[in-house]
Amino acid sequence: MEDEEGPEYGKPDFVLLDQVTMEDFMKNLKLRFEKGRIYTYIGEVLVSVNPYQELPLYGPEAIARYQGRELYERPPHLYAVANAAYRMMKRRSRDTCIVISGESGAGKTEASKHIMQYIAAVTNPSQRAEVERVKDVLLKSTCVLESFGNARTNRNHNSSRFGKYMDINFDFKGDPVGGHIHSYLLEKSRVLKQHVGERNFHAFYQVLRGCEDEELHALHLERNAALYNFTRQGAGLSTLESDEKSHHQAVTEAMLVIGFSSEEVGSVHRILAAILHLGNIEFEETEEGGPEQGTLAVTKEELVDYVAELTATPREMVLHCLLARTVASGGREVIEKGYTAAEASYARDACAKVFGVQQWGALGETEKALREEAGSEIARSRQALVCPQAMYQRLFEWVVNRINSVMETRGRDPRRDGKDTVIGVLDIYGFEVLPVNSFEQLCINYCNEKLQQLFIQLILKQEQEEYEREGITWQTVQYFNNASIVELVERPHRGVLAVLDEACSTAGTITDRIFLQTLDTHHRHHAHYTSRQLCPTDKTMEFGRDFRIKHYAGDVTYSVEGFIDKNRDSLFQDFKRLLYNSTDPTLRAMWPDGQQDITEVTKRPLTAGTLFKNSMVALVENLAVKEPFYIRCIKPNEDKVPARLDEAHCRHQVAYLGLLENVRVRRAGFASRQPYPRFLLRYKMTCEYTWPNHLLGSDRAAVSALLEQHGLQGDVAFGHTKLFIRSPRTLVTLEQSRARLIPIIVLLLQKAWRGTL
Ligand code: AOV
Ligand code: MG
Repeated sequence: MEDEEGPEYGKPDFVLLDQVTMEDFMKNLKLRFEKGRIYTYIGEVLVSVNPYQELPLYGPEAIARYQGRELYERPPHLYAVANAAYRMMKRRSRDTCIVISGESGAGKTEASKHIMQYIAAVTNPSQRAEVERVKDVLLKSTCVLESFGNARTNRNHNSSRFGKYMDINFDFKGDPVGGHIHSYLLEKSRVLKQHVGERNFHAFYQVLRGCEDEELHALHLERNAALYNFTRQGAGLSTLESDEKSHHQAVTEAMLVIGFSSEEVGSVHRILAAILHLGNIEFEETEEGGPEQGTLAVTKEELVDYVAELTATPREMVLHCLLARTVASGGREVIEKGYTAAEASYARDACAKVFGVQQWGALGETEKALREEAGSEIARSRQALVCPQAMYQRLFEWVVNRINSVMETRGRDPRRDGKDTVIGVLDIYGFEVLPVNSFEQLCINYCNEKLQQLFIQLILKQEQEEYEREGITWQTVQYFNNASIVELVERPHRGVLAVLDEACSTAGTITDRIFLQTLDTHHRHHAHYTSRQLCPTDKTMEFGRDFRIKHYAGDVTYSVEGFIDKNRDSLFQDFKRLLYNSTDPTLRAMWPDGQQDITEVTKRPLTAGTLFKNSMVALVENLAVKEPFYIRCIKPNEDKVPARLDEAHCRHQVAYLGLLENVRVRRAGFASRQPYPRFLLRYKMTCEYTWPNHLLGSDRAAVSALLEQHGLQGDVAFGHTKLFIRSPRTLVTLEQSRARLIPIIVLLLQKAWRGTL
């Protein structure tokens, strides 16, 4: 490693620690952090600590210092890892991926942006216009997706509320020619409900603050977030942050650069406005009507007018969707039903009850009974509330698809289709524990368990298994394997998600409480599961409401309130049809399933949990076949303050991320391994016994003779089929020797060739 960093900066690689203890690890981490060295390696894994301040580490000059260098040549950096992934992809035509993990606020999204910037900066030296366009889209898409998919939370002011995996496709020259974004489960309940101190998705505030007066007027909005139910809940946040306007401009510009038309951008604003208006509609019970029409009416009728105008749909249909629904009864017959008084009262409070789960304890017994009694009928009344969040989800998905369409259509040479190599960058929502945790947190934390499992598989388990297979003497490193927690969530039939699906498929009668009882029955002996029922003395959980999973990163208590609703995630056909029939082509494109007739819609769609599980399984499969690079992000303190590393907090993360085990495996392990024939092919010219061919009986013996001649035999171990090389220096020595000899060999060959003429 080039000595740009003296010993006063600690060890640039934890593998170099004198002893692998938590104390030594933390000492090194802290020392480096205090000196502004936020990056440190464990072999090829990069540990990154969020500095919470701008450091002079990035930009074109820094990029130039890393470009084309080996990982160990420069101080640890994200650029070095991006460069290593890029070189691996280019030189060896291997698909690679960069997996960024760490808890909420640890710096994953920022890391992913630096990686993208590095890749954009070092590619396309010949300035091909099409490649430049693709690069532009890749870079600008981040800003757009953050606007629609990120929000301020108590843990992170720019928290990703969706998971993102971006594939970048490279042509044979190593230039980006296309890409694809996969998004995972947007936390859409945030549209309706935000916890104290948190905000809705940035996009809402950006529109309120950033649109010109004229446009705002046309949207029937006022420049005051405190006027809207969906943007006023977060405490102290009713005033709009000052940079919202410039963000709005940046997002709009990015959308136009990507290729959204100005009509589409206009539609997006109208949809956001319609959602805000929907959030302000209130319902009241009326004396009129009966069981057929229902007893529900809308107050502030002008809001219905606004929604109809902004969504370009007939007013009467909007009203119908809010107050009644069409159901298929006995196959073909179609009847219209209004919501009942019971449903109405549920609807009025459902926002608080379903999405503000902490309200459960405060619910009166009558209301609880009412809710359970009315069963699925009542659940349906939440359509009025589900509509806005469904609209937002479809909007988000449409934005992602729209970006994908411009990255895919023109960027590719059809003759080379399928022959591109890929770098995937994964930036997902980090592990989180909130005061109240619901279905979304279960999904987010399960996702993090899956990624930890992949890390274990690739970095810890496979490594050790190979040593065993090759007969290398090896002191097994113990590590915590989280497989049983992953199983607890995803296992067929008995896992939390399967039990939840079972509850959802039983129409109406199963409540969240019964779902919890079933979980208790199945998992009463599971080491990572508990609930108040199973542990009556633990007053931190509530009877009939909470269960707890001991995740790899800590205990999380989940409240089952709303689980069934959120998992079922059903939406009435009326609403889909309403939006499909919009005369706004953008909105209409978001609702293709609205064309179906009510009588055709019989098949039960997959639940949100199952869809998420399937997408996680596919993601892990996709990552597992790629050459992985890991960024392990650490959050230095809970208060988001610069230059403060809270030891206990970091120690916990180092422990659960398995970083010490990573160092141990790596230290005891080997930087490189190669089958004997491949090794010989490359280096045989560096040794008189092996050049041009050896007569030593076996390749293994030949390799041994070669290494002995170089005096390198102490740094290797001989496996059954492969040579294991401990330090990268050995490879460098061999490479240098080879490089010195190649011109001589070429000369000799030329002479021999002339001689035969
Ligand atoms: P996350 O992606 O890991 O959280 P972010 O990448 O959004 O976390 O980082 C949180 C905040 O920390 C950023 O908004 C920056 O203010 C600061 N930060 C992170 N990395 C750096 C850096 N390298 N230099 C300066 N500041 C930084 V979540 O999406 O919530 O899991 O779900
Ligand atoms: Mg993030």
